[in-house]
Amino acid sequence: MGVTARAQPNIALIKYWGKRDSNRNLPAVGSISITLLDLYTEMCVEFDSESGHDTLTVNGDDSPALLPRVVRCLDDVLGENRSRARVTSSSNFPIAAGLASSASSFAALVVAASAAAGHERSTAELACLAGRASGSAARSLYGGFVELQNENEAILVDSILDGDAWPLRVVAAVTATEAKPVSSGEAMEISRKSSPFYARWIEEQPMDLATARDAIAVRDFGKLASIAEHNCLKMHSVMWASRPPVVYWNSATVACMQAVRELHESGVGVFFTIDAGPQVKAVCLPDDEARVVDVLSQVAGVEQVLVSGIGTGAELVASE
Ligand code: 2P0
Repeated sequence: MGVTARAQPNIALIKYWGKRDSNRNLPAVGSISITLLDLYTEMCVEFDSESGHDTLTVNGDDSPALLPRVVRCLDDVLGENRSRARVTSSSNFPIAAGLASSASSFAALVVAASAAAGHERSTAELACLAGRASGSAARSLYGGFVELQNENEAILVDSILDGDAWPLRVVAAVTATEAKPVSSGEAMEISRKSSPFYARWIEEQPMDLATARDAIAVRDFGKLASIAEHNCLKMHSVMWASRPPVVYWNSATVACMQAVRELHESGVGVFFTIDAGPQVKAVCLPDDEARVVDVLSQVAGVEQVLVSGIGTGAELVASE
């Protein structure tokens, strides 16, 4: 019997960058994100007692490259002595291009696999399992504004504000859709080993988290805009100063940042953030969405503009 779960990607406002334990995939810093509503990944898990191996199909094609991570995640969720599984994934947005598809994929996978095996797990347990597969996936188990705390030996994830309580909008300007040259996991390790700014990044993160938490608590858009842009540029500065340098941006990325800055200066409620890819995510007030879409759609090099509200966490969608 196949079990399907759906999860949305999340966009970090205060970023996760760096691991303190790469074997257990524990992050070196806490992070704060918003879970999206309109972009999603569905994962169907179906056990196949006849088969000697797992299979993975992504958007209709076999995906041998991603299979080992999926197998490890299934082993984590179900134990190594398990039936083999047929895993089918579909996303309604470009994957592996800095739109957080690993977050939505692994969040959906742990929910589907756990339910398919009849396990009853709390959201917190599922978040820890998702986080072992992909650090940011832990946040997609929850909706709204989500904080991942990185203290003690485990991660602790929770929603700090419902999306309905502050219904910001996200406009994602897609500037390239090919897979990224270096995975975020590899790039984080390059940063940790070689960036002269890495230690300072880790040291300052609690301050940035506190500022963002305060801004979210009182819905102070200007304060959130300022700390989110600062934290994003600081993370990319860590990457740029690494050896080899890790540069995910293209010229359209920079043009979109400038367009967002100009909008902001003209009084539009908007700020940008950029993850491990060339896409620019503009977070804006609902009344300013149309203007932001209009401006970003016209930036040279922007292939597509995706719009989303803030959504809920991963959940089961169907059993057949
Ligand atoms: C984030 N990113 O907080 C940051 C900002 C990218 C830049 O989390 O190695 O795919 O699988 O734990 O979760 C992307 O990293 O990394 C990410 P792994 P993941 O959203």
